[in-house]
Amino acid sequence: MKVAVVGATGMVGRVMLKVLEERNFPISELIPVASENSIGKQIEYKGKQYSIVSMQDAINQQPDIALFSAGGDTSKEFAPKFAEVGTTVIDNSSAWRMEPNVPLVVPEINADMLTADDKIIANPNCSTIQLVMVLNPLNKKYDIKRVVVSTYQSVTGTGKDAVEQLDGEIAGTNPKKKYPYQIFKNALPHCDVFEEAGYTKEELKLSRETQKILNDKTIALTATAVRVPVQGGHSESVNIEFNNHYEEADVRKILHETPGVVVQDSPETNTYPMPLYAEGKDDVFVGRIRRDLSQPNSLNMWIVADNLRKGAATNAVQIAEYLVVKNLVGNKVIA
Ligand code: 2RA
Repeated sequence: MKVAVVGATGMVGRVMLKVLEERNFPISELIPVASENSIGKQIEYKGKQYSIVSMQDAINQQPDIALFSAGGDTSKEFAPKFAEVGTTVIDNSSAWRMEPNVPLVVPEINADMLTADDKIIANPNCSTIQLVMVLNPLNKKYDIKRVVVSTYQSVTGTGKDAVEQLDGEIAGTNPKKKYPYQIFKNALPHCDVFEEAGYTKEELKLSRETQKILNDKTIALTATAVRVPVQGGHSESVNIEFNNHYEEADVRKILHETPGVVVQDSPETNTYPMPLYAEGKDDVFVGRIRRDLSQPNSLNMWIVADNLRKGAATNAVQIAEYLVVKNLVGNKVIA
């Protein structure tokens, strides 16, 4: 496969290259793409040096797949140009996620909706991916009525500048501020920008994307997204109200049997998921599973995942793997 990685020098782009290598994705030709000031710089992949090229140069090479992590504006402008030359784009930005005809995919949940005609595929938001990986099997069994989520999101979700702000504040070097406030020793109830009704874009993504991925508009979801001084991954406190009765033991069994989900849950041994230990892993970790004693058919849990891996890069590569296995890419039909 001829594969372009657009945004190859960014945090997610670099993790995508790492995951492609780890999973030995069948790449015959790698085309790293980054902004103008990076063109000509070298990146290493599988012990070989590759020169970063311009977007147009990459388009001209007509890759089979383009993995994008370059922001919404860049994706809106260039994803269609790749699609026109027959490339299948898997995009990590929010640009295409809610477009009616664009698949929003978590492979373990809805990859089977993909066809060879899908030339732009949206990778969901990181905090959505880890949430729906756990909600999906429970929704099928117990029919979810409502979800209340509070997220505790890593600074890596904002990018390199935010990580540098946190590291600088810890070191006391008075770094350039990416956030409106100090993040060290703090918690900011503000992920992305504020939109309607006092919600942030991050909070609205959680509700809208969850309904689209689970293909279930009956799920009511409200969220509060918080940025915390953590680097390893996103954590989520989740309360679920089902339309039906459940048994806790059955919930645990269902989650134990869900591919990509790992249950870490034993109060007796202080066993529960934590971002420090989820970092660098591709599983979604769930724990603190317990009945909500305040209302019937309701459950609390704690969900943690590395937002750069299953929350972004690994999910995108898994989509690409599905496309290859099902022979949905590489047979170019130029629009
Ligand atoms: C964040 N989920 O954490 C968003 C984008 N990566 O900021």
